[in-house]
This record gives sequence, C-alpha cells and structure tokens, in this order.
Amino acid sequence: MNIKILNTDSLPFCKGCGHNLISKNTAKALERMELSPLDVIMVTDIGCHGIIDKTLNTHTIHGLHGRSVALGAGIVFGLKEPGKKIIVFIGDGGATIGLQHIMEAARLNLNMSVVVHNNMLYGMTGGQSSGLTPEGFRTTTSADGSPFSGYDICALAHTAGAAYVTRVPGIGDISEKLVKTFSTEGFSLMEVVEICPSYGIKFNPGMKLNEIIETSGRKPGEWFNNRPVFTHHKGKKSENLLSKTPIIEPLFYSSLDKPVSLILSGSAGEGVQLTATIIAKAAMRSGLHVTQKGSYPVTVGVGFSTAEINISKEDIHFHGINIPDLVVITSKEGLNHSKRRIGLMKKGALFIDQTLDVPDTGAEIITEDYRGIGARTASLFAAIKCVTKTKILTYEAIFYTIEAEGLDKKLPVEKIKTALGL
Ligand SMILES: Cc1ncc(C[n+]2csc(CCOP(=O)(O)OP(=O)(O)O)c2C)c(N)n1
Ligand code: SF4
Ligand SMILES: [Mg+2]
Repeated sequence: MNIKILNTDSLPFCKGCGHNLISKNTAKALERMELSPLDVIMVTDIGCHGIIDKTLNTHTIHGLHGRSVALGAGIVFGLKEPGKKIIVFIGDGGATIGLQHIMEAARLNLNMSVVVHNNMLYGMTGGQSSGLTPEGFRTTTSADGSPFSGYDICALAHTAGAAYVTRVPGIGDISEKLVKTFSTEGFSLMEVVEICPSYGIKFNPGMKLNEIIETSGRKPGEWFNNRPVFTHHKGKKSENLLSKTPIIEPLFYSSLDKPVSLILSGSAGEGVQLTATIIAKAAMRSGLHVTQKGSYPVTVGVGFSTAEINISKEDIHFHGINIPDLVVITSKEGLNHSKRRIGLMKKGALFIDQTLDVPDTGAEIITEDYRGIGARTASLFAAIKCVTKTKILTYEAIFYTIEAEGLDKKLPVEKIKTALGL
C-alpha cells in the first residue's frame, strides 16, 4: 500500500502523552491490515486525542463531546459500501459523557471499533476528573485523590453485548491488539490506560501506570460475546417521505390581487381542518402560495377547531395571522376561540352563522344559515361562500380539488352545490 494512514511523524500531543502511542499504533495496525486510508472512517471526540484528525489521511469526522460513538453508529446505519472500517477515538471524559451511546452500540453489536484513550482525566480542559478516574488518583478537581472508583468501561461494554472488549496498558507496541480489535466482526472496544504527563504525572508524581492499573482493580484482559452482528431488517423498507409529497399543478385562475389571511373557526369533528386543506389545495391549484396551520385542544375530539390560512400570489414568509382579513365562524366554540382577533379587525369580512351572537368588530358582517346544511358540512359550506364571494377562488377550483383528493365520496357534494345554487 502506498498511502500512509498518518501524514506526519510529528503528532500534535505533549511529549510523552499516551495519545502519541495510540495514534502511531493505530496507523501501524491499519497498515498491517492493508487498509487504504479511504477505507477507514475515523470519528474523533472532543479532547486532546481528537486533534489527531488533521494528521490522518483517512476520512475524519469530529463531533460534540461524548457523541462520537453516536456519529459512528449513524455511519454504520447509513453505510452503503461494505468493507469500510469505522473507528471511534474517544477519551475517558467523552466515554463518560456519552456512556449510553457506547452501551447502545454494544447492545446492538454494531460493526465498529471504539478506542477509549483513558488517561484518567480531562486532558484538554486542565486535568479534571472523569467517570473513569480511578479511586485515589489526583486531578485538578480531586487534589487529595478521587474518592470514587471509576466505571469499569470494559465490564459495561461486555455486559451490554460487545463482541470483543479488551483493556491494555498504553505501553510498548500495542498494534497487534489493535489489529485484533479492528478485525472483530461486530462491536469492539479497546480501553488503553495511559498517562497525561502534563496533568496526570504533575498531580501524581512518581506514579507508575502498571501500579495504578493494579490498585484500581481494572486489570488488563479480553472479554468476548459470540453474538450476531447488527444487520438492517430485511422487511419492508420505509419510504422516503419526500417521495410522497404530491406535486400540485396550477390549473385554475385566481383574481386575488393582494395577500389575504383567513381564519376558519368551528367545533371539533365538524370538518374545519379538512375544509382548510381543501381551500389550501384549491388555492395551490389556482397558482397561489398558501400556508395552513391548525389549532385545537390536545383532546382532539372536543372543543374548538381553528385553521389559519394565508394565501398570496407571492412567497409567504410568515405563516401566522395576527389580525385576519377574513373569518368564517360556524359554531359557538369557534366564535369564543376567535373572538379576540375578530375584535381587532378594522376591515375585512366576518362570515358567521345566523344562530350566533355577532361580536364587536370593524369587519363587514355576513350572517347566513351555514349550519342548516348539517354541522359536519357547515364549515366547508361557509368557507366556499367566503372564498368565492371575495373572488379568491372559483367553484371550479374547489370542486375539482374535492374530486382530485378523493373526497367526493365522503362529502355531500351535490347537496353543497344545490345549496350554493349551482
Ligand atoms: C458537552 C461538553 N462538555 C464539556 C466540554 C469541554 N471539554 C472540552 S475537552 C474536555 C475534556 C476532554 O477530556 P477527555 O474526553 O478525557 O479527552 P482528553 O482531552 O483527555 O484526551 C471538556 C470537558 C465540551 N466541549 N462539550
Ligand atoms: S494535555 Fe495531557 S492529554 Fe492533552 S496532549 Fe498534553 S499530555 Fe496529552
Ligand atoms: Mg482524558
């Protein structure tokens, strides 16, 4: 193989930092496995170990602190080409912050390798304790030695179901162990216990790595699970939602000359939201831009049901309605919900069922018998009257839409047409 994994011999870490050893041995292992750099996807976490990115000739992805395993998992799920090696570099800090991501990747036995750079503290931010800091180890935040024992990340990953887990001291040539880790089918995790000279040695002078490993009870070792590797379900593939988005061609003409905002307000179960959809789609079929927004209580079967529609020849940049131009009210609950905004109207028109009390408003009042056609059709009937009287839409556009959407079997179309005098 011609291209090396690392593009430099001079790595960006402090002298004597264990991250140097891991990076060089990782490169050695991958080269021994005869992997081309572009067959390797390296995901690095936040922390000193993560600044390795720029020295790598592989694909690299750098994420938020603790989230690199989740990013790696995303790659496993989305990977189309087989044969790519996904390797995550994460610190003890990141492994603590994103512990659940590690557990989940191990539980699913995702085909990826995680190398935990366990220098027993947060190196990049000044040597604070992490969840893997061993009891008695001195850090910036535990000057007398950590009173807590650190998580056993290997035991956790093994118990969660990882195919292969190993703990090694970061001393000497660890490339063979990395080859074994990277060659695992399924989820593998290698914890390398190493030293940060800048903080670890500074706070724990005379410390010997092997001694720390011995007294912490986190002994080197290997743990296996013989489990199936994660594969995608072979069942029905979920469809791309965008492919379901219908393309609505403009077929009709609208004489709308300026943007208009319309509120339909009635009661739950009386077809207000469906009416809004019919009006919105008829407007689109008339070459207009539309926004549609529904509002109703979480208990969708009771109370008011309100829809807000903006219609314009131009792009619409705000989908809300402060003071509406037109309001259609077909029930008492609808009236109560929209009363405040009707009161703010200085112009425009209010289409309101004749049985309801007309609220104070500056809008023109049009009272008619809308509910007489039946409560479930009142909103549609009134809305058709509103948008045709104001010349926003034609009857043709509305009834074509009802048919094109397959609603003609559900709605009393002939009854509505007769009531409209068509
Ligand atoms: C969510 C979040 N919390 C905190 C930080 C600040 N931060 C940056 S690096 C770091 C410590 C990294 O320690 P570790 O993961 O052990 O890596 P090391 O530097 O030791 O290699 C922290 C806490 C951050 N970037 N994001
Ligand atoms: S601060 Fe510590 S962990 Fe970071 S590069 Fe230096 S020695 Fe390594
Ligand atoms: Mg660390």
